[in-house]
Amino acid sequence: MQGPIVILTGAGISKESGLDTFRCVDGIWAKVRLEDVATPEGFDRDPDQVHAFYNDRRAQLGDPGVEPNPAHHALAELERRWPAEVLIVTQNIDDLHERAGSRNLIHMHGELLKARCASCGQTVEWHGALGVTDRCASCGRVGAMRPDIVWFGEMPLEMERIYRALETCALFIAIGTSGHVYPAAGFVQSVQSIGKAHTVELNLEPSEGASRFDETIYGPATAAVPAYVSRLLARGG
Ligand code: BV8
Repeated sequence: MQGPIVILTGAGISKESGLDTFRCVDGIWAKVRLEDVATPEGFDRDPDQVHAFYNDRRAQLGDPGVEPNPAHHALAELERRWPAEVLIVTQNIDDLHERAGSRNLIHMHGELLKARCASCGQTVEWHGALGVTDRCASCGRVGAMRPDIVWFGEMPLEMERIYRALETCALFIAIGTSGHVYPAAGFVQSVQSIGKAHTVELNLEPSEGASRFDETIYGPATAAVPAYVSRLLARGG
């Protein structure tokens, strides 16, 4: 098999880089209500609380210990050495795939290091704290800047490009995702319904969609992903 590969990643791939997952026992949703910080309604109700939530997570990306881990690096190596296209579709909003060297990458839930003007739609790189007093550099409006992140009830990004890749891939790999959030959790079914690709789940434990995969491999991403990539490259694709 040497065809195109689509890789869906979730919070589990960044866990061993020191970033929290969402639904593990000590995860993000155990500390703050999803409805308060990851919905447009929550932002309208209390923008300061939402900005504080994302400002803390954006600042954490700069922490000395938060670096790409061997799983991120293995995927970047696969992209460099694989004879066909490798596309990473990440649900993560961190920048660890980029920092590991991955280039062919879609952040379907947006990016922590970007902000968007809710008034004119302009997006900009944003590395510091974001708040209600910030002004849009494009339209000049104050108070309309929001994290460039897809909240619940909002349409994920680049869905057409993602579904085109799912239709044509020969291998679909899901890494470090609980299979809880749609439409990402439905990607494996989309691939299975077309019937051409082999589907693999690499996770710490079975996800909600585990039974839908042809192959499942369990263990921490920093061990399972480099081992799987090595086997894939050794088979020459
Ligand atoms: C939408 C924001 C429609 C950024 C996030 C059916 C169809 C379509 C929609 C829905 C549907 N049913 C329900 C919905 C609505 C909703 C949804 O899915 N709700 C859930 C709660 C049921 N979906 C939406 O609202 C989506 N939008 O559908 O729009 C639409 C149509 C027309 C017009 C307009 C709109 C939007 C979803 C995006 C929401 N934003 N995040 C942020 O704050 O980060 S979602 C959030 O969950 C994150 O993005 C995260 O990436 C994502 C998924 O979580 P995971 O990454 O899987 O993380 P989790 O903690 O759950 O799991 C971690 C896994 O890692 C675990 O399995 C664990 O075992 C494993 N792990 C842990 N350690 C390790 C490890 N693995 C390996 N190694 C380790 N060391």
